[in-house]
Amino acid sequence: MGLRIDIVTIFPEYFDSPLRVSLIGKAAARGDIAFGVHDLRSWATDVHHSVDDLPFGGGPGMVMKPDVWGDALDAILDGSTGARLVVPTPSGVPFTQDLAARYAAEPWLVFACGRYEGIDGRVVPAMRARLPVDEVSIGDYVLAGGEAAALVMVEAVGRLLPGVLGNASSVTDDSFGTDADPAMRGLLEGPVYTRPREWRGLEVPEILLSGHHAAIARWRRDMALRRTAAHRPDLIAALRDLDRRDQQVLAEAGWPAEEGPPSRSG
Ligand code: JD8
Repeated sequence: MGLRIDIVTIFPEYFDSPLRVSLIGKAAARGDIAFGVHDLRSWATDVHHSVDDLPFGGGPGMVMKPDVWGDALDAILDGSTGARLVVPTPSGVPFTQDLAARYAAEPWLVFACGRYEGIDGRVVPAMRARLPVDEVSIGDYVLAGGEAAALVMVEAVGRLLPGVLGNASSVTDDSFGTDADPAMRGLLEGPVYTRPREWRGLEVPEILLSGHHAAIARWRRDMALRRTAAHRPDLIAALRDLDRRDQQVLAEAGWPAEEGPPSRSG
């Protein structure tokens, strides 16, 4: 029993290659995911196939029409139950790995990709009377529409499905990588290396050639701690159960960071 994903957009061609290539495309070819990509304009009713109109109250840009969105979603849902509607929007709840895992356990996701200034504010409340609706943001930057965000979420969800990437082992139970390795939980990945052992005068760290698995695991945690302290101090602050070695590595990395001038919040 796979996952069904419907995507509603004014740019259906945007999804052609991304849904065909790589692990998502292979999962679709195998039947682990079934995609439906729908052109919102098919539900436009006027001669110009309009999907947008002027904003009430004035302001810049155009707003997507509620009647067109309502008819599109009614037709795609077709009176069935079991779907979850996902609406990408910069004002949504953050998309996280936790949310990706919850979506991977759903039977049916429908992505509503807006453009312009967004979708008329009555569409989400109207759909909430019929099915669960999530307004979700992929990050604190501004895109021109929901399509790229939907693709990000589809890829994050798709790689978690049983059968994708020869899963069960490679993602969920992987003893390396931060997905499940309890020793690396909450940390960014450190660097990885492959052959040749020397490249442009740079050597692969000797420890990785030693065969000492416990020492290699400790070295990888050291590297992960250093990279996390440098790039994501917020993640370091959230870590629990740091051992003496962890504390030493973080101290060497300059953690906690130098005190700045006192801030207004303390
Ligand atoms: C959907 C329209 C453009 C939205 C004016 C220009 C997600 N993390 C994210 N950043 N941006 C989006 C996103 C942007 C969208 C739409 C998602 C539909 N726009 C807008 C409001 C204000 N512009 C996103 N997920």
